[in-house]
Amino acid sequence: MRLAPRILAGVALAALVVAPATAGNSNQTYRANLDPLNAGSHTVGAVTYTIPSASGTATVTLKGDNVSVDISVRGVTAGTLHPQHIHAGTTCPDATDDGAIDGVVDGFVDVIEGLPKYGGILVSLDSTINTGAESDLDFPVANSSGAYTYSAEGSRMHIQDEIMTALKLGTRHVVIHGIADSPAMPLPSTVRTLPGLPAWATLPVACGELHRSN
Ligand SMILES: [Cu+2]
Repeated sequence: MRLAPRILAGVALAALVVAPATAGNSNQTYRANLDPLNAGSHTVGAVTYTIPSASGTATVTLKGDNVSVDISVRGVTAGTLHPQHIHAGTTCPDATDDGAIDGVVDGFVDVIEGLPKYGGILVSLDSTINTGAESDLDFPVANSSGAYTYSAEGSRMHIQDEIMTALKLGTRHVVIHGIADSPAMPLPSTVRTLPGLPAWATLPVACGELHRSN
């Protein structure tokens, strides 16, 4: 009887020793092709402007405990901040989701209207993907051509601790947000946003579903 806890500890230790070796052999890649959201001509008050048509790819690679994320985006608003996340939901929204929540069709699918489709924020793709967003400004800024690339690495274990669920990347979505903070790109007051963030920063401009690619 007195040996039982020691035996159990031995079994647990063996499991710990085996687990990293198994994980070390897994090398999985997930890829999302990013499609535009809210692209095209918009007229708000006296201003008519165009939200560019975003495209690009997001790649998430799992190698043992390492999670690496690489994103390459073109056709987003130049010189502006682009918050980006892995979202938990099951699909990307489209133009028909405008007005999905309150019935107000204003020509924009705002961040709140997208939530029923792409779900809540799971991982903030900022400089520290092991934890939640350090700051609302800790995201890529597109260059003068409206493009950016992004790379970050983290620990799968730390991320899953943080989000309190499995990454399950094959069911997730990558969403890119943000147009310019400029009177040249006004948004109607019916475009809602997240608490503490201006609507220009949270407007979704691209979304892609992650699929296993190897
Ligand atoms: Cu997001």
